[in-house]
Amino acid sequence: MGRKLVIAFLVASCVLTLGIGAHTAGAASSSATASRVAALTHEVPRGDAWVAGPSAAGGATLAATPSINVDDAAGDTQNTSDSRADIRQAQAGVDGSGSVFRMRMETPTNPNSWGTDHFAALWFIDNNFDGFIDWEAGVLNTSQGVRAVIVSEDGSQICFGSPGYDGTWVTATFGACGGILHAFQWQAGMDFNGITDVAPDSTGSAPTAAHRNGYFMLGSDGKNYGFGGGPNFGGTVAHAAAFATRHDGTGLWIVDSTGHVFTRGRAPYKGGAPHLGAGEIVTAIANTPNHAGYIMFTNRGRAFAFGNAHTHGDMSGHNLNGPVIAAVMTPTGNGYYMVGSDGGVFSFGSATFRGSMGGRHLNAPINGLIAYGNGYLMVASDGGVFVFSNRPFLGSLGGKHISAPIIGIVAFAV
Ligand SMILES: [Ca+2]
Ligand SMILES: [Ca+2]
Repeated sequence: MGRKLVIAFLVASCVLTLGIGAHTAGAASSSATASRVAALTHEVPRGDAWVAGPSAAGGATLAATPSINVDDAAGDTQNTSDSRADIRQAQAGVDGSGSVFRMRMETPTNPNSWGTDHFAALWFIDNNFDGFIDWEAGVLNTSQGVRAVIVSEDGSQICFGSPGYDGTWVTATFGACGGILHAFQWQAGMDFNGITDVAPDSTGSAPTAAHRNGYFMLGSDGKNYGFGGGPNFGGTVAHAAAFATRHDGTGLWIVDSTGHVFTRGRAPYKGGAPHLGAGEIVTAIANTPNHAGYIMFTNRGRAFAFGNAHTHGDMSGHNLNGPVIAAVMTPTGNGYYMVGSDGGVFSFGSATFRGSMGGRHLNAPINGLIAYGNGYLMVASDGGVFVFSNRPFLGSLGGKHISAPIIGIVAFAV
């Protein structure tokens, strides 16, 4: 059997829901995963399949201690009782150089003693937090010996790592396979000759702790593009207007111009589709610090709160010199700023007004607003930057020739 066929098995094996995530019925997932463990291990460790892997992971020992620990009950193995299949503790984590997976059973056994069929320690990995498996990692005893392998859902990436066994823990460490696994949630499975156990039993683990930084872009078709630790969540949204991210990067809210909200990953849905007036469109969305709510803003400067977000007033009934094109929430979530295309800034709640370009001459309309220091800055489509903050002005494109209008700005600080 060649590698291609094995990948096909793996792809087929990865389409089941793990039981991770809010949209998944947890009740069925445990047994589904358990049966999957058996199915996968039945098919995987055969022939020369593992010999010709396209990439070899580093296998370096990670400095990071596995960042998420799951304790599992004794005696909860399925099919029948076998303490060699009974997971007591499972762990996984990630650092800058790769990922590490560990588990220990009630009665540990050396993977070298495992047969080459129906024996495996597995971790089902969801790295875009939608409750579906994106990767599978495992320690298996193959005809080439004990191997640690991690395979992407679509079969496009297979990486080999370093298996380990210290008399208690079975371990698999991987280098930065494809640069993908910056953060993930997971469920471990053990198959000891058809006797299976999973941990956690019916849900995914908590997400691995942050080695998580990056940024997202949003296309007008609603496609989102993650960079750094930002996963690609997938999906499209017609007439996407704006989006906001959880601060840990594990979820997005995308809003279309009519105010319908589409969630990705671990971003909870808290409502949408406010009643808008004729010609009124949503132009911005901002979420609260604990991710349990959001406010959407319209071109008329109206604010609509959902979940635990609260409005602190808006521009209803006021004439605007330019449509509101962006808005940001303060770090506390107790206030927000809106900006109009004319540079007018409107502050609400705890947001402190620090000046604006309203009523002043602009060479080009304002096209972006971001929180900056204790205030904000805005950018115009000609690259002009206007800072209203205790942080400094660091330059702009104002007065310089640029080939196309500026449409966005972000800031960073360490
Ligand atoms: Ca157990
Ligand atoms: Ca269990």
